[in-house]
Amino acid sequence: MYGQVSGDPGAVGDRLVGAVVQQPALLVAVAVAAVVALVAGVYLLRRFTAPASERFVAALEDLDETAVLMHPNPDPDAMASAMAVATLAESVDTDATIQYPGQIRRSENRAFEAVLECEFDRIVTDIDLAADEVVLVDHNEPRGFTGADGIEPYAVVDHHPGDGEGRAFTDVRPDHGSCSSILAEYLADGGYGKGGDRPLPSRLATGLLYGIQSDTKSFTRGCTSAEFDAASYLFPAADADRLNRIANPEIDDETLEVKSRAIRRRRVDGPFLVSHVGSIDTRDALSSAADELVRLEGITAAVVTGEENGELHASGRSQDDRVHMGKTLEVAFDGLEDASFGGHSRMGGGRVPLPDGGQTGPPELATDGGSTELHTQLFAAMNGEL
Ligand SMILES: [Mn+2]
Repeated sequence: MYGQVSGDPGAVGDRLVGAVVQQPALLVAVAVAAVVALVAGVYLLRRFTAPASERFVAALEDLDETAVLMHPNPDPDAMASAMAVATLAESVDTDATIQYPGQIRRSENRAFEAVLECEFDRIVTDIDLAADEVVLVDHNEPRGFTGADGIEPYAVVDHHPGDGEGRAFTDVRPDHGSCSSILAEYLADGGYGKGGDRPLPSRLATGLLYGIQSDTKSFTRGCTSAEFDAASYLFPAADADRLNRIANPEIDDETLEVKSRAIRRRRVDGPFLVSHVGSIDTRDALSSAADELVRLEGITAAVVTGEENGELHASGRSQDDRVHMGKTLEVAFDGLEDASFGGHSRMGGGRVPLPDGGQTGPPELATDGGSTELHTQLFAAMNGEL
């Protein structure tokens, strides 16, 4: 024995029960405390074990309004994901405004916006944000507008690697081929569409299906079974005609003209291609031309350049593991004043002011006639000689 226990434990228990029974107020207090503990326990358990979709909608429900923010120059995956978040927010009476920095310029992105009759709100600074609480889709750290650094997102839904987190909710799945497939899962869980009690709007299903198609290059790049599951869920509600119109937009005259010049003026060195198309009205035509030319048989990397408003613009594509296109363009134009080029391994672009607004130029930017210097420089960069 370590010491003498005073009193019989059984008797102490009896006295406690006796006290509670004799004081109804205490009994009520104990009962209330037990119920509160139970409710809190269940709440906490649900909060941490409920499916992501449920936790996301619960987080949205705590807000009166939110700004659903897409990344700069949003693509179909970002636009469709934002539309899905807005639908989920509105289901719990939370006002949602879809916003984006940058521009919607690429023809595929413009077609998506026009065919699905979207109204997205462009922002330039954080002051333009429609609400204090921001939900990020298809990226996990705010960027591309003044004051982006100071924004602490409320929630984040994304499929890109990164450390960005939302204060109330984070679901980042880098293994997924698209953000749209994550949102499709949320909608299915929420009872929308097939087998559920809420209709899945055709516009939304079409957008999400196209978002998946676009981010996975029609189910051939970075695609997982999640994308196929989502597609089979979305398909019955999607509008085939609208899908076709987004996927095959009409080509404007300028784009076709620039493509034709790019094809005619191409110079080839082994597996590499460069082409200078002279003056252009829109830079998007350059990326369309680069997309087209890199598909030429035997070509693994292509750069198309053109002039607009006294600047030289370049757009490059690479399917060649030896050619990191972003770095290639950086290196090719390195040393020129105010040059701004970059990108990732497969895709790059940028601009550099032409001296005197293009009236005169250093030999490396001599773009008239044969554009020999410019071509030499680009080929050297692609060959890793710089
Ligand atoms: Mn995406």
